[in-house]
Amino acid sequence: MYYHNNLRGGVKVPTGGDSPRVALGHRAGAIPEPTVTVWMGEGWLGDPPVLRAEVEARPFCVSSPLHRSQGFFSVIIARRYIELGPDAMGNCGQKALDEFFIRRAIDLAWSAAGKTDPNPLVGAVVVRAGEIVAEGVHEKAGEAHAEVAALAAAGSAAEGATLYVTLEPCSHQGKTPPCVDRIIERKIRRVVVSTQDPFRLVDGRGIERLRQAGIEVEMGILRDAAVLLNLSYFKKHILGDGVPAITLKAAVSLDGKISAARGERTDITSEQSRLWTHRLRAMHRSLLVGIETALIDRPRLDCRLPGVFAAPVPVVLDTRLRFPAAYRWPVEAQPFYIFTVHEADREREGALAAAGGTVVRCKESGGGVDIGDVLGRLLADGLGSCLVEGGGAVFSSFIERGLWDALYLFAGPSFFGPDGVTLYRSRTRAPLEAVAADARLIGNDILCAYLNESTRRMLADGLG
Ligand code: AOF
Ligand code: ZN
Repeated sequence: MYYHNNLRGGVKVPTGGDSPRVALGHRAGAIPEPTVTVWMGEGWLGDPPVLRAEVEARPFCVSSPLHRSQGFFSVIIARRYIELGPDAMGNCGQKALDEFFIRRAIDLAWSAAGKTDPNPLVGAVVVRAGEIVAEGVHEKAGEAHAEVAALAAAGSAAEGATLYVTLEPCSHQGKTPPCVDRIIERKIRRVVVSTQDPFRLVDGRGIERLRQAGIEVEMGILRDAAVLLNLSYFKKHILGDGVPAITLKAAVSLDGKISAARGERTDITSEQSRLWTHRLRAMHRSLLVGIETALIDRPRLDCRLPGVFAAPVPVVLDTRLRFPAAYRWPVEAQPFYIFTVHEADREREGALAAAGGTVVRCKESGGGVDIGDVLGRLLADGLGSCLVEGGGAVFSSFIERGLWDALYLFAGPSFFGPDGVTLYRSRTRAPLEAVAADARLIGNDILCAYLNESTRRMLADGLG
């Protein structure tokens, strides 16, 4: 790790010129630099996975150019802050630094995607005199909470330090003791939090306890990005079980096309972006595609991250029951849903049912399956979160109906031109009422992640 340590006052600030080498979680010492093995490229019918890639899962965005530039800016901000002092800078310099370190905590949290259920994803960073001295991740339900892991790694350096954490530290005795007790005991001076924890046993009490103990608490830093991190968790704890969480994900060329030509499967984004796709899959209970995508791309519709809690259940929207009963899933007898309309062929239904599919007949809407009906049935069957992976027609129906909470758009560096297949098919413009909650470079790709403004408003009360 390369630190700028020539700043006045001896303050060290990470430049982002290289990955921080700091103690991670309960493993004292240097980051063990874990890698995740991911099967890349969706297999064609009957094929084994064709391409295997090692993707560095953590630290994830530290190596990206965007992160490096953020590191650079944080150095400039920190220097001005030290030179001029907080009075001259106002809160502005502090806020930029807080965002920088919370962003790092958010990235750490993402690295455990799919492994913490029913617990949320949480990341924590301990910062002392502008330097990250320790990091922590909540790896799994029942194991150490992120801040406890970070504090253990920080050792005596925690005293007087700032703790950055993506979720309000807990105040209850669960499978592990309350995090707030540990924070107070370790004499943390300031705690910066992204969102309140709406879990009924915490719900603001953690913040209150910290403030009562004389610790300065800053709330709401990069809150929208932190909502994306735990969308289902927040929806469940704030709105209840009866509301599905819907995420749309699409990969497009720079001219907004999902493939180079009709009927053709085209790789658009890099392996690192596909790692993100698998993180998203790991965090949803069902994975929905239209029949065109199923027939053309032959997706495996599985989750290929090691150690994930449960793979999502594949769901195909198929008005005319064209889905092949002999579709080879990566895991034999994997349960899957086929949603169709009332008039669909009975014989085809029998063949799909014999292959292990649950065929559901729904209302028709606009020449296809009614999405509201589909989501209602999935919810009734205990599948409360859905990742929609396309293609264009399905994506457009969800957008037109405003039926989404989060939208992840990956753009790869190519132009497909007039033969390319358009993502958004509607004849009407759809300005999205959305918040740009996160944006980053991933390899050569751009990721823009949006949070539906109406979702944000619905959750606002529970987020502090
Ligand atoms: C934190 N930091 O890293 C996480 C928190 O059964 P337990 O002890 O694991 O507690 C689970 C609850 O704790 C979970 O529902 C949520 O409210 C909170 N999760 N809190 O301070 C963490 N994972
Ligand atoms: Zn806790």
